[in-house]
Amino acid sequence: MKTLILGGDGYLGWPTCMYFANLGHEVYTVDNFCKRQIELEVGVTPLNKVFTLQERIDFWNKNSNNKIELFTGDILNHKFLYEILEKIKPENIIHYAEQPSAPYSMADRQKAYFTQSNNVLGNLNLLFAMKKYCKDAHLIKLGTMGEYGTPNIDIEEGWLDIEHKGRKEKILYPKKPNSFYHLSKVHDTNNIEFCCRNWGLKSTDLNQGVVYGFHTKETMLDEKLQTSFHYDEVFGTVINRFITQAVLGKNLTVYGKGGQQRGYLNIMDTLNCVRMASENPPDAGEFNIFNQFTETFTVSDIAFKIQKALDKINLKIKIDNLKNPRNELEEHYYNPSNDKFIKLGLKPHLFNDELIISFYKFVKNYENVINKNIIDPKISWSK
Ligand code: USQ
Repeated sequence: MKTLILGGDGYLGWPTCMYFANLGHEVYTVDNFCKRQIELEVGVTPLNKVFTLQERIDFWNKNSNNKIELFTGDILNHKFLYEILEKIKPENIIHYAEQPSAPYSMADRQKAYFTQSNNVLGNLNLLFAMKKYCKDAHLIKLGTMGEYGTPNIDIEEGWLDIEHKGRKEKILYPKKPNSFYHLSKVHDTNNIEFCCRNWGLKSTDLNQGVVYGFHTKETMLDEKLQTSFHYDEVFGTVINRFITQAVLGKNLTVYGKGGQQRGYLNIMDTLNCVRMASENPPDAGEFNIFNQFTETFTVSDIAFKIQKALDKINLKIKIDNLKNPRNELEEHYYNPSNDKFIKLGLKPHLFNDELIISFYKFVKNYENVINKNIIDPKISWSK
């Protein structure tokens, strides 16, 4: 099967390229390296040395029979995208090529503008390119659980059956996100649903929770195949940050009261979920939405779990409740469904003591290169 992976240089994009190549797919990938540019702009680097995408692909292709082909360019340039889709005619398109940081999108007008124009218009170009060159392809789009926000009712998988004044309708679940980044994914969802309904495209929107972890089967094969691991405020997700802070012996930075609850998943489960989505395409004209997470925790739960697990190896980790730089509810109801992946047979990797200890030991190898100046939050999501 021909699979095009947009955003192949990213934290999830690169492991997905190798994983699908190993599944026997013909893998093509695209990247414009805008995340590396933002790293330079905000002055952060990953924990590990991340080889260039060209070096990683060269290394992979020399050591594997399942080759990956790279196209360097920007999907905001529709002619570039059209040429690729016309040439390859992919059957599967996995779209990660978006600015992924909520804090970055909240820093100022220019960064909010960049996030929404980059994400929404790139996705729109993709929809037009699919209509023109590969209408039957399955678009697997990485959305986010943050599209829903934290509503006071159960979170269904994308759709909601409602009854209003005696009449019934199935509507897209109402969205109330907390950042311009999360809003960009809401706008994408609306555009994709429209194109499925109007043009007969088929798509699965993966509303993914917060991803953590470093390793996948393929990234572990060689240091040159590693993916990027961030622990800074802009790109580091909370579990990756807390583990790094624990390695430094620094107090864990719980924002506010710590009752903010989210869905979480291990990076290896991201790959499993994306595979399952690709194996279960919807019919033409159908728009599927899966909630992609395995466990839900409050931020305090995470900090306590890390504290308890590392106590087993005699490490005393302390927790700080910092003034929350974000505008978000710190105590709230949260009950999202992830039934669809569970019914498809997802066997989650759990965030347990064993995993926490081995994750800690791995990050400990990098202790001397951790930049202590990029840990505390500096971006205010001001009212
Ligand atoms: N948090 C802390 N301390 C920290 C960092 C974060 O308490 O040092 C809290 C945040 O306030 C938030 C929660 O942890 O309540 C999660 O924050 P995060 O930075 O790990 O995740 P978030 O900004 O929501 O974004 C990440 C990814 C994004 C993805 C999203 C999934 O960067 O690409 O879409 O997770 S979700 O959160 O489900 O929308």
